[in-house]
Amino acid sequence: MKHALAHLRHAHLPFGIVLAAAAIVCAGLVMEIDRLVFEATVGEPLTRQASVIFVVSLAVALMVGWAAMDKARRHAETARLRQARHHVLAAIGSDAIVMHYQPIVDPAGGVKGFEALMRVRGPGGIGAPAALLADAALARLDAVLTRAVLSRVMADQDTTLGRTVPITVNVSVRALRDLDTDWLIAAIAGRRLNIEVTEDAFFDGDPRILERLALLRGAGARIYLDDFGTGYSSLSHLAAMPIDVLKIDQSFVLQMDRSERHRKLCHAVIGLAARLDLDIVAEGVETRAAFDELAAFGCSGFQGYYIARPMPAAIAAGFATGGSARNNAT
Ligand code: G
Ligand code: MN
Repeated sequence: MKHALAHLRHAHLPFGIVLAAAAIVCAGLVMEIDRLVFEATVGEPLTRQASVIFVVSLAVALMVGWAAMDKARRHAETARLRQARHHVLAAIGSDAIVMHYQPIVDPAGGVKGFEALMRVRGPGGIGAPAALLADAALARLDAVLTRAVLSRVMADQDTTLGRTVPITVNVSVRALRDLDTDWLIAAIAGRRLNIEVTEDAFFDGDPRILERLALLRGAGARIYLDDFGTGYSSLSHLAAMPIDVLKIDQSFVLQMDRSERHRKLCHAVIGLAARLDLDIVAEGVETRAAFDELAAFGCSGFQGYYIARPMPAAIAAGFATGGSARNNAT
């Protein structure tokens, strides 16, 4: 809309004349209809002056109505924004945000690391973070929320998980852009913290994103490309992306058991990663059949319900050292 208006402003004079002529014709038509209706219902001719007054009052009424609606809309938007901001800041300030950890294992079942996944504590128990993430995006608090998430992961490392087991944290492109780089580098130093990004990080067009990823890599973080295969990256893009690990999206893995094409696709992506010297993690491994087949294809990293659901830090710590993993999982 803004675009269209900007375009109009630069439009040629003849266009403005056509627009003015159209407005005059429309006003004339409205007056004519008004005159016909008046004469048909009242049975007397309508004076030109009364007709003009009618059209002008109609225009004023429309403008006042439109302005009132616009004001109400802007008011509702501001209120929604304030509510979103409050939701995110309140969650950060309380203990509502908890991190769960889902193991990534090697073909022998040994734990290679965990993906940290945000969960939100609510009245009905611990649930998915979708609403909180949406509000953070709306209120432009992605970086603030990500910083809180990273702080919780670091606290879990320090108290429960230890600093040597690799943990990946999902970071959105907006968070990556707005996070304080010095803080991030300091956070990563001395820890095995890795970053999961989706393809949009590389297509955003903002050079700061690539700079930041390079800085993080320099500081020792490995970059995981999440949800691979669902976006729009071409193979040439893939070759140029500064990444270390490819995560095959769960939608492909989930369909392996019933689709030959998806099996072949997973096989091909595993080969592709190997050729590009990238590590690979298959997400959404829910069955033994999928696990075995992926392993036969040369897959070296597995994540999914077949291995374990995301779990609280204390249970993840036990899982990493060979304990039970099936309690309190999400
Ligand atoms: O976008 P990303 O790949 O980070 O999303 C991970 C999400 O997938 C988490 O919310 C996690 O709970 C879920 N998940 C993890 N393993 C499985 C699985 O085996 N099957 C399904 N359906 N979902 C999974
Ligand atoms: Mn992820």
